Amino acid sequence: MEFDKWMNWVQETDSTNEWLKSRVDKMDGGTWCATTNQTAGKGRLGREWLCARGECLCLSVLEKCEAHPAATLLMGLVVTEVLKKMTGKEFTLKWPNDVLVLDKKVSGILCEGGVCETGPYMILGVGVNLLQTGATLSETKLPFATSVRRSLGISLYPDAVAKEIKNQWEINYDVFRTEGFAPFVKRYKAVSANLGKEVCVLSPDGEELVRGTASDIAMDGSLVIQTEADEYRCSGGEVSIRGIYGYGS
Ligand code: BT5
Repeated sequence: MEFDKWMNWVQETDSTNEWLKSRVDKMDGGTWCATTNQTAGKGRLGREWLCARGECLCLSVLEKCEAHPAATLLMGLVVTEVLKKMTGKEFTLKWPNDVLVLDKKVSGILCEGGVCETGPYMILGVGVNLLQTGATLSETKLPFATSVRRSLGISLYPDAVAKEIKNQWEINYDVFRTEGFAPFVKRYKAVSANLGKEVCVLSPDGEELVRGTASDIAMDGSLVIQTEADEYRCSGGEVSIRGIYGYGS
């Protein structure tokens, strides 16, 4: 598969987010890094992202702008729609950033921001489990993790998925840059795994902060939770949402 000059496909790296971060002053917005051999992948809040060699697509894009919580939601939406289109199967999004298939996590997104010589920057990293078998997945000891192959019996190849995510990101990010998240809310709601379900909001150390029904996605991408007493708005990055009856529900 041919990539244009903006896509840096590397044989192996610690983290594709770190690969871009260490070159941030020299690189333009719209530069990508991808690998299937990531040795120290990062999740949110200091957690780790496990990448089975050659079987998980790890992909990051650098944008020269302030990091925006809704950008994570937009990338989640892009990944969900790409996987849906490439497999013809149902994928959903657990707010804010987990892509699910058959109620298990197949992809996660990490947004990091900072300031470089040219001003603010944002790096969005995507991990997508594509080709892992049941054996590889059980080694991770993550009961809620799956791959496209494991759940659907479909083999999607990393370069094809990377190319499609890049194309769709560029089209959608152009709109996001000028109009924000509002134009995407309807599409986001259509693939939401949370809406209408009971959820609890957890602090980073697992303490339950709020419990209620996920009732809406606001125009800025916040998750609206209806509790018995009140309405609570949750904005990206600050919490984890875990369905009470299962991972995505
Ligand atoms: C995420 O964090 O899901 C964000 C993952 C982002 C990974 C990409 S890969 C390319 C780029 N470079 C990086 O270094 N990172 C990004 P979070 O919501 O915090 O979820 C992390 C949790 O997901 C872990 O604590 C595990 O429970 C679980 N997990 C780890 N690896 C997984 C995998 N391969 N599949 C499914 N779940 C996984």
